[in-house]
Amino acid sequence: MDKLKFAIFGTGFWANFQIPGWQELDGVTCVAAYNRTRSKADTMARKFGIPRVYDDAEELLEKEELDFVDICTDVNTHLPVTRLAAGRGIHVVCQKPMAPSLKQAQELVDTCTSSGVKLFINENFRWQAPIREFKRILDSGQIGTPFKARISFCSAFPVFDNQPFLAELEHFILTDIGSHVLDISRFLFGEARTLYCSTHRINPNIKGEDVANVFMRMEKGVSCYVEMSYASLLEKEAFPQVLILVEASRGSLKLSHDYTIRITTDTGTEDKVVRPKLYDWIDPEYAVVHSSIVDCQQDVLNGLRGETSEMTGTDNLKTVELVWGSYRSAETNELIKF
Ligand code: 89Y
Repeated sequence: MDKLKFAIFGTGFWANFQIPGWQELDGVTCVAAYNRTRSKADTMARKFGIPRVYDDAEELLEKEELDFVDICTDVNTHLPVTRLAAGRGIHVVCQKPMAPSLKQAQELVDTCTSSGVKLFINENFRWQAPIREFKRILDSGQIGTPFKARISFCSAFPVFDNQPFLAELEHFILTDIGSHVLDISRFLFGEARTLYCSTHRINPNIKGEDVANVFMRMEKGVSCYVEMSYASLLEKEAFPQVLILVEASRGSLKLSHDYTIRITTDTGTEDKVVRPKLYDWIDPEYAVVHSSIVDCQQDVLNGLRGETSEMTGTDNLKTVELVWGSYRSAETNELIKF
């Protein structure tokens, strides 16, 4: 089978992990890199053996023969780059968050649909090894029917050191981390029917909110509290792990620090540790996240090859609706109904 050819758009922090993530997979190759600052594309190309670099997106699309583009540029450019690629019949893989607003995210999905190209979102958190195992145990029925859940990403990790632009976002933690943890709530419990949210900005040196608390009633009846914060100095730092507790009719299931899953039923508690695979290119501080990129991108590759994929743009749009529903609720102090 011919390898699928793609170009990476954007050679910032995440490209350092998405490119080697693709290189772990059979049947796909990166033929070009774009960055508006050419020297940054050059550096990335040298690091990963990418043959050609561009600082002009249209020129790249004109000259290269591509099956898809992988967009990990600044969020404001996701839609314009998508329009350029889709207009040429090239499939699109786009980093989360899809766009800087719900309207633009809808437009991004519509652009791909009307151009007849596929759209996938590189949303990797649900692909973390301990979270996949957590879902498997939940679905096995071992703890019975869930009625209550808490999904937490609360940290004091100096996130702005690696990604300084996050401090400039008017909408910060719900778009950056909410995109991930609200997606996990959908992955585990299906769609939300109602949502209430309150936010805070604790760090005075950033533009957006750095704390958000979202309470949802999910379609199957689970009450789900999703909390996220980059202002939480806790006894044990969890970054970048998501911690989860589910209470159900016959027991409970906990995803704890250090990748430990704790299953409690009337016979007692058993522990299981599910560690991420440690590829040599990951940043150990982000291990479980960077490692999940490979499984996420394998799913996208399956989708590009015509098989089913969890990562479609239309599916991710439902997560985007939760993010922007959260902002609406926080602004109006109202319950949002879906
Ligand atoms: O940008 C974020 C992401 O997608 O995962 C963690 C992160 O790097 C910082 O919040």
